[in-house]
Amino acid sequence: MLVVNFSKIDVAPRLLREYARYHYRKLQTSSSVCKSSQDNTKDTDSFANGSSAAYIEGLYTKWSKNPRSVDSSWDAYFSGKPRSISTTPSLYKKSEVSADSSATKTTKAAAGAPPAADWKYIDDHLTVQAIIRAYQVRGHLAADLDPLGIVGPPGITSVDGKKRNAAQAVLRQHYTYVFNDLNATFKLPSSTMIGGDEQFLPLKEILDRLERVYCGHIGVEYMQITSLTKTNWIRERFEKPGAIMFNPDEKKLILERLTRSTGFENFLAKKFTSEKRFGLEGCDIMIPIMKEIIDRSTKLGVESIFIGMAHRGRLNVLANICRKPIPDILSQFHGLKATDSGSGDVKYHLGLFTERLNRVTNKNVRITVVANPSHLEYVNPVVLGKARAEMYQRGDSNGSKVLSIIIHGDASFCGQGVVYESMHLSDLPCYTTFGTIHIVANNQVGFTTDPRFSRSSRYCTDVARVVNAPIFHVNADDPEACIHCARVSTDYRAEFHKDVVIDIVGYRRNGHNEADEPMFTQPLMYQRIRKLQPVMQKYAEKLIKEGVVQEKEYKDMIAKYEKICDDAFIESKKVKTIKYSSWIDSPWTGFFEGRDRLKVCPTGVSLETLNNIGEIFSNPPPAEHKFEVHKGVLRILALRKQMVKSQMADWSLGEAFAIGTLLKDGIHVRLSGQDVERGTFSHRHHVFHHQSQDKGRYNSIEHLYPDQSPYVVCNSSLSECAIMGFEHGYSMAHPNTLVIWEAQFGDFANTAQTIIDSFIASGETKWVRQSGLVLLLPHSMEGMGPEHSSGRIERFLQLSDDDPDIYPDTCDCDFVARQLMDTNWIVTNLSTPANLFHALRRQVALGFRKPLINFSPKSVLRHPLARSPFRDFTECSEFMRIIPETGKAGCKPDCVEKVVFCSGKVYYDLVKEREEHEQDETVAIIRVEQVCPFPYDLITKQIELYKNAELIWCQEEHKNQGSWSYVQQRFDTTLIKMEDETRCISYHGRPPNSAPSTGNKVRHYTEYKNFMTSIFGELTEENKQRLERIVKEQQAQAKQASSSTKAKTVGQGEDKTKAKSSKDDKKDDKKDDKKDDKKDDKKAKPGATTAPPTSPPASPPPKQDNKSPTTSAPKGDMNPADKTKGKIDTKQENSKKATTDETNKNDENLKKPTK
Ligand SMILES: Cc1ncc(C[n+]2csc(CCOP(=O)(O)OP(=O)(O)O)c2C)c(N)n1
Repeated sequence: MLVVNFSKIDVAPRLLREYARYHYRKLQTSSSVCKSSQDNTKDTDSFANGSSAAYIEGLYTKWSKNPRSVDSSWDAYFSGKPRSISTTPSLYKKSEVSADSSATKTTKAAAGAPPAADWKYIDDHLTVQAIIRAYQVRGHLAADLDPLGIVGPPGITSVDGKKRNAAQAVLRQHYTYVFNDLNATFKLPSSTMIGGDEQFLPLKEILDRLERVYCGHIGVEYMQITSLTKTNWIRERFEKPGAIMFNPDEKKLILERLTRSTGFENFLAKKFTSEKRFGLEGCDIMIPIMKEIIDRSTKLGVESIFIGMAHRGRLNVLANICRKPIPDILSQFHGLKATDSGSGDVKYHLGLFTERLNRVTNKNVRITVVANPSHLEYVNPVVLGKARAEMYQRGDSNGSKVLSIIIHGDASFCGQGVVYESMHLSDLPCYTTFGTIHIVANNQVGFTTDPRFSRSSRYCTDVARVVNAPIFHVNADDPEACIHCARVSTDYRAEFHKDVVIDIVGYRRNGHNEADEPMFTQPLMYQRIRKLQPVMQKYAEKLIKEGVVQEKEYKDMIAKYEKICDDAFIESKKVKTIKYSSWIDSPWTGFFEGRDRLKVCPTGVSLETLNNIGEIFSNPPPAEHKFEVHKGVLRILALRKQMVKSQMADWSLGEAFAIGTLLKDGIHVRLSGQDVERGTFSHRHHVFHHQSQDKGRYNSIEHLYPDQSPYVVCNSSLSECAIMGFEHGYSMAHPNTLVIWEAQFGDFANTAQTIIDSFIASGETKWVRQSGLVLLLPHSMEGMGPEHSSGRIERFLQLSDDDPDIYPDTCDCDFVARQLMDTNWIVTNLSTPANLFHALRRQVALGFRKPLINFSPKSVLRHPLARSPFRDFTECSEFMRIIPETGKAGCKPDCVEKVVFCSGKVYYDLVKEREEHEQDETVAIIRVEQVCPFPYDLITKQIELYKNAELIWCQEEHKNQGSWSYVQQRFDTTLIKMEDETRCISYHGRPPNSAPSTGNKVRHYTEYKNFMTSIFGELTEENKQRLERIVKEQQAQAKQASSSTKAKTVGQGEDKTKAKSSKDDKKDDKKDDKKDDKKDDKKAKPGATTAPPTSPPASPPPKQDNKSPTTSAPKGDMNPADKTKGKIDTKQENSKKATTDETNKNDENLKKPTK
């Protein structure tokens, strides 16, 4: 208990006299008394030099008239500003002061120690300061937040008989400090504003004010904020006397809004007794809070607001915040048929977009409530992404026009990891929305679980502390306190552009839903709840007592809203059907109008464009930038340049072509994910880093054309779930944006499974909302263990909604586009840069938007065969759903014995094996590039073409994984349609496994060998001898090449320094390579150029197998030691020819979409 026994008469002059005496003695002993009289207008005598009480009193009188008339040290002292330690009285060492201060007063004073009475003063002041600080830091712990009174401060009675809340938990050691007199006056420190204009207050008043501010109905949790500006700003908004003030009109408005909030729930309860609506009763004040935020934000310039929320109170928000016509909401209760397609969602998940006039501010405001799934809190990053995209569209660079608001439940806010992940986006340059206002509808229970069993943290909001957000806990039954928090939060966000949290501590009047019996699990809580008056009633009584409203006025308010609801109910009965599209949260005004949705614009571009982009992309920053680029990067650029010269593109160039050409076409492109700027596999290098200047960055793709659209490539936080959700949200905001999210490795995408399942796969079906988001999921079996191999193709295919048993109408001239339009997403496993280029461009060329899930390469990124000639990007080219056989087998289809269908990287393995087995004429290999929707038309043609061949599906994944179960059914459907019952497709791949891959290399390659052998058989003796010969030849060539290089260097007689430095450079380069290699692939290993260590005897030796892609692949063209060089060139030629032939004369149907 705080014991108050303070005996001194405490007026400011008395206090000053005491301090003055203290200094006088101190200064006498140090014989340094001096008094400046040089300046008659200003007492420049410093604090440390003051020498008499009269003198100090004189100074004080002067200062109180004009603070500038005295030395700054005195000003600091009188005003309580921080001062230099050397001038403060506390210089005295503690040891100099006796414990029994009164007994030793004289002697100690003579020795330079202050008199005991002074110490008591000082200690008292310091204690008062500490108490103030304690209230600021911990006062919220004793705030009266719970309307149920279950959790709350017990309160303590002081000697003045007054009950105060701050107990030991708040005051700690100061709690036992003895004051004799509560009326003693204290100088207030500058760290508080409770005094307003007063600098001295009696202790009692100090305590009362602190109690009111910090232990009343608001718990202000803000001292975790490290910025003094922000904490002072908050203090001003809560501590200053009169900070919480409402005029009668404002009070009336709160009551009116409460009437609507409570009235809406009452009405639904009356009309739909057995229906779930997840009512807001107990947190009714949430609606007036939201309205206040919206009013105030619009006044401050916000034009567009994005709201994310779960079930609780959602219908109320739609009715009273968004003003969705109430008949439309009620019609959702009537169980009506929908007139449009899609499967719809329950009424408390639907989204909404509205643009309306804010009556208070007379300004137009757009409000979007983002559709959300049952999965609590997963909508958060989606809201942020949408808000961020809107900022981009509006050119809002600081969040002054766009605002994100997220409403949380207490249990889910602290329970779901996505909350933490999303919070961490709040200050990241490419992800920030410049402050989100978080509102927690804290009903102190999660379904049936008490907080003590659902969280370890004191507050459900503790997660917000990680971003230094201020948190305002507020008792839901004190409307004015709540609205004050709403005001402060809005202003704080507008001022500092940072996150802020309002924790509305209320209760839940009913069970989890209206049909649930809460007494099963929270009997005592609900006994209290049953006795509680609704806040609307309580507040009305308060205002009636204050004379702000008359009873009749209040009753009229209620009756008026009841009538609105009754009329709406009658109106809703007239509604006979519902339309899902009227609940869309992302209307793309103008995008679909007058558009032939089945028309796909061509995706090829001119050679000139390619050359321009290739040129810039392969060059370092222009010389005027004086940008120091890493020499490893320069080497990559040199290789790129070479490629441009030879009109051949590798993966990264193909991707850059896609991005660059879209930017040129006015499409905004955003590529986001972990380490995407460089690329996990170090292949991309879109951002160069100045080697001697911090933060020096350069991105050449941003400088392709003067009038191009902005390109954003951004390394994300190490999150999949929140970032993928964010990008999904971003992609929905505007159709003319291409948003790409790349996983570090495909399998990590499963930490974002909720976003995939509940938003990307099913968003359009549930909420009529399209997205053209691209997921790039690095995938392939490279022997790197279970967690770096698979992007889990099977999961995406299993979520695809095309019917495996229905052979579509392939004669439809719009078949290809229609198939894409009808599916929920597109799944590809591409094998060439050109196809990646077309696939990305097609995302925007379509007349609608579909998510694209592409399983992207790792080792194939640098595979010498995985290159495309420029002509495969030009006007006559397009996306190839399948890539047919164009080698020898393709020329004589009748002689083909086996036709192997495959997808992705395994193609390159198959090519290599086929060659080693010398079966080029008898085995045809067909790449299924677009797995979903299944290219029935083209597959049918291929089966017809190879009429004598055995049909094989080959995949490197395990049998229960990969594409097999998806394609098998569709091949069967195709064969049934072809009435070719004699044939069926057989599986060749790894056996089933619960893990995506083994972690054992030997097993990995044994599995590889087994399934390759099942297709090609064992190598014959001739095969083996031939391969051995090739290896030997290559080794000899390599040896020769390296010795001739050496001889050349010596022969050229280069001076020593030059030779040495070039050697050093090489060494460095090698080191860089090695580092890159280790980092990369560890991860990815070369695919088709290499063979497994345990591969058939004639396979290349393991030494070369172990080469990383960095050394083996891009250098492959230049490295004389590259055993496959000769072959590569030929193959590239073949490949060039192949793809071109294909483009020119292959299946006519391939060209249909761009007709
Ligand atoms: C991720 C997730 N897990 C479980 C559920 C099931 N569930 C629905 S509501 C609910 C309680 C949520 O409590 P709280 O967040 O406090 O919100 P309230 O319903 O109390 O408003 C639970 C567990 C869910 N919807 N989502």
